[in-house]
Amino acid sequence: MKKNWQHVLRFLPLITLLALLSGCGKDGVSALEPFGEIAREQAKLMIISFSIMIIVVLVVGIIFTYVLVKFRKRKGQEEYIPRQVEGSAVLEIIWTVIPIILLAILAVPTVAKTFSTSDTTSKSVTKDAVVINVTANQFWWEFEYPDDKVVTAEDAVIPTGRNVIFNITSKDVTHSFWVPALGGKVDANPGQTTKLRLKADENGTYSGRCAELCGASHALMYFNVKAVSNDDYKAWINAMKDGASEPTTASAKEGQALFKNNCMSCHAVDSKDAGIAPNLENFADRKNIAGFLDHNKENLEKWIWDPQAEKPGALMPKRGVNNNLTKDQIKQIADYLFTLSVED
Ligand code: HEC
Ligand SMILES: [Cu+2]
Repeated sequence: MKKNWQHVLRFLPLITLLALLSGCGKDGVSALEPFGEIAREQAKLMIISFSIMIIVVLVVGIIFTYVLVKFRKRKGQEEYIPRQVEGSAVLEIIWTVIPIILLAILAVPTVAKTFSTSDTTSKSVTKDAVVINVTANQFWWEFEYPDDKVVTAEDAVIPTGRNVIFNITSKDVTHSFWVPALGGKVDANPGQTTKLRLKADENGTYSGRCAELCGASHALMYFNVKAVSNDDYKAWINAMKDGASEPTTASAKEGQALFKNNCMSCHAVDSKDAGIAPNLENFADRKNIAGFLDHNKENLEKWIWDPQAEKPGALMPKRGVNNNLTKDQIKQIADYLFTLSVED
């Protein structure tokens, strides 16, 4: 007979898996830790279905254990076959009706909430709503505010407590727009516009993810949603319209000239322009570089030197590695990009 600890070993993979999974959903990136109306409704639905599931598993488990014990083969007992039952109207009705009741309990809130949370057109929803057009690209996100003709990338700014309607599409392959703490998720398909409504309860920065395998750097296709007060939101829109401040130091001025020659074919620094690369008008205000790197000059220089080394498959040429730009020039460009701010 095996020793007791050998049996315990069999549970090792399960224990490891539980330990790993318990690390998921930290830093407010959990659909079960909602910070907005939509996410809260969705979390409730998950909890209802999970509760029903637990009840079913418990009841079946108890009956199963009871039967195992009650009808086990006892000591000294010869071959024993229990009484054979064939067809029982009562039993069959019971196990047909119970699932129907459970599914009905599940269906009523699910159908209702599916319609109410995906409502992006009724008056009560659009009345105070902000519209943002989202374009997913390998491997970055563009956000356009059509009512104000403002474009930004990677970090969307939204007003807290107001409905935000995202019109989502893709320039290349299928991506998926997901902000776990606020709700979601919705596919971004090329040639099609999908809609998602979100609302944040509190000011804060909520992390977003691409949730559809879309290429080499799918797992790094992060973005942020910054919820700010309504006044700050309006101030931000106006500041974006006014444009970024001009560089003042000699190094940043050099950087600006280099940027014009080497980078402006793809990147705009005027928030009016959408493009084939992230708009950088408020680059200095972003939480991350390229959606995921810590926002500091060292990382920015590394990024410009060799983007693919940081983000495999990124569609930005290696200016540094290919010797078009020296390390000093890249430093100057980094100095310049860190002046691109619309915040005070
Ligand atoms: C061929 C077009 C192209 C050129 C030229 C180009 N880039 Fe990019 N750049 C991109 C693309 C595409 C991305 C998005 C990559 C990603 O995140 O997957 C990007 C991303 C970036 C980012 C991160 C943006 C953010 O919002 O965090 C910075 C910073 C940047 N580029 C700076 C530069 C600089 C500086 C130059 C000139 C030396 C340059 N780029 C030249 C296409 C280009
Ligand atoms: Cu993606």
